[in-house]
This record gives sequence, C-alpha cells and structure tokens, in this order.
Amino acid sequence: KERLMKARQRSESTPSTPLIQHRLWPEIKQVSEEQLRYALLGVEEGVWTLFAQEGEMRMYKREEEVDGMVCDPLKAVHTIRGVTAHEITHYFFHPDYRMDWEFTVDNMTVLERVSEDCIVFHQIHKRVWPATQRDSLYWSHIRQVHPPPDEGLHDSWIVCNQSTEHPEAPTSGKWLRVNLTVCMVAQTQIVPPPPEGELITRDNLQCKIIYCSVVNPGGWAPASVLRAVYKREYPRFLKRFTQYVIDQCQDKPILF
Ligand code: 16C
Repeated sequence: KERLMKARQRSESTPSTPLIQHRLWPEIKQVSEEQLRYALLGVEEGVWTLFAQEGEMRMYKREEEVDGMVCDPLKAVHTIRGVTAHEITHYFFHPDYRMDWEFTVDNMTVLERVSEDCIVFHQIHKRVWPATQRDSLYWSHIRQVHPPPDEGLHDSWIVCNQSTEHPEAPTSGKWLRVNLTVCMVAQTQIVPPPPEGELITRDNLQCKIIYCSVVNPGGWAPASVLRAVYKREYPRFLKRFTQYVIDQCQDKPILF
C-alpha cells in the first residue's frame, strides 16, 4: 500500500506555470474540467446508442444535427491491460508519436508550444470523397486528474482537445475548418495486486479509457457519407491507438 501511495505521489502534477499565465488558461481550465465531468457521466440508457463493439471496446453515438450538419456526439469506453493512464495520455498528447497512430491526418504542425502540458496544433485531414478537405486547429492539454480518484483506481489522467484560433493558421479557402471538442480520460487500476512485498509489473496494470468527441464538419458534407466514415474510422482509431501504446510500452519501465 505504501509503495502504491509513493508511486501515486511521484506522478502528481499540477498545471505548469507558463500555462497558468497563458491567455488561453481560463478557457482550458473550464473546458477540461467540464469534459472530465461529461466523460465520467457514463452512457445513460435511452440517450446513447451502441454502434460498435469489439472485445472490451464499446462505442456509442447520439444522432444530432446543427444547421443541417451531422455533429453526432460520440462516447467510447475501453479497457486494456499492461499500460498506465499516464502512458495512454502521453502517447495521445505528444506530437512526436501523432503520425505513428493517427491515420486520418495528412499533415500536422505544432503552432505553439505553450508549455510542457499544452500545445496548439494545426492538422490537415485526409480528404473524404466527395467532400471538401478539412483542417483543424486546436489546443491540447494534458493533466493528471485531481482530487485523487475513487478507491480501486490508482490514478487518472486526461487529455482535452478544443478548437481555437491562431494568427499563424487563419482559415483559408483551401480547407473547411472542423470544430472539435475531444477528450480522452484514462484510469489506472492495479489488478491483480502484486503479492505482498513484490513490485508492480505490467501484469498488474489495467487501464480504463473513456474517449469523447464532438466534431462539427464546418460545412456541408453528405450525412450518409459522414456517418459511414465515422462508424468505420473511430473503432479503427481506438484499436490502432491502444495497440500502439501497448507495443511502445512493453519493454519500457512503467510510467506512473
Ligand atoms: O482524437 C483523435 N485525434 C486527435 C489527434 O489528431 C484529435 C483530432 C480529431 C480529429 C477530428 C476529426 C476531424 C475530421 C476530419 C475528416 C476525417 C477524415 C477521415 C479520413 C478517413 C480516411 O482529437 C482521433 C480521431 C479519430 C477520427 C475518426 C474520424 C472521424 C470522422 C469524423 C467525420 C467528419 C468528417 C467531415 C468530412 C466529411
């Protein structure tokens, strides 16, 4: 128990000073906290419809349109073994790994490195025929969740991505700008706990993942194409991404 407490304390993090002083901080704080609450709400019956399921992974949608454009909110839950919440969110957040697992993107640029826990990205997404190609511009923030999680959970982390504006990437006539709000919440569980006096290994790690997204395509696209694309692409993404993290981590020391 004492070792678990120490590992937890080592991984404690608060927002970095450069981030707290940044113009975006009030919005980042508010959106991240709101997204965390939303992610933890679960998937209430009658509200969410299951559209994909494979092993432990479940994906739910809510059909919604804004000005005639499909903006279906999506919520996915998954449980994987052998990695921590910090590892999952680290690989989701960090630009160095983005193009290893993100197959819907043609090009990614870091517009601003606000701090070690916040980056502003510009991405050009793959074109979906017959629609116009899309780009996205968003801040991305990683943080450990405080206060410490419930009993049974070792620690929790969140990455929150939210559309924003930036002088270096104004909207162009070339792409349609999507509007996105995305969050990935990950929670480490130590199951089964190691025998008394033994260290935690990857065999004792389980990670619960909640992924939420709302994407407004930012301009006309056929509803049928859009729904067909996301039903195929979101499960692909979550399977590919989680396998990528498992592969990356297996021979590395555990990052709590
Ligand atoms: O969360 C994910 N990735 C993060 C890092 O990249 C970040 C990005 C979110 C992108 C949101 C979707 C933007 C849609 C652009 C067009 C999609 C191209 C698909 C190409 C297929 C060959 O938070 C993981 C994101 C996983 C995305 C799955 C695809 C969702 C499709 C949404 C439908 C909008 C299409 C609009 C154009 C017809």
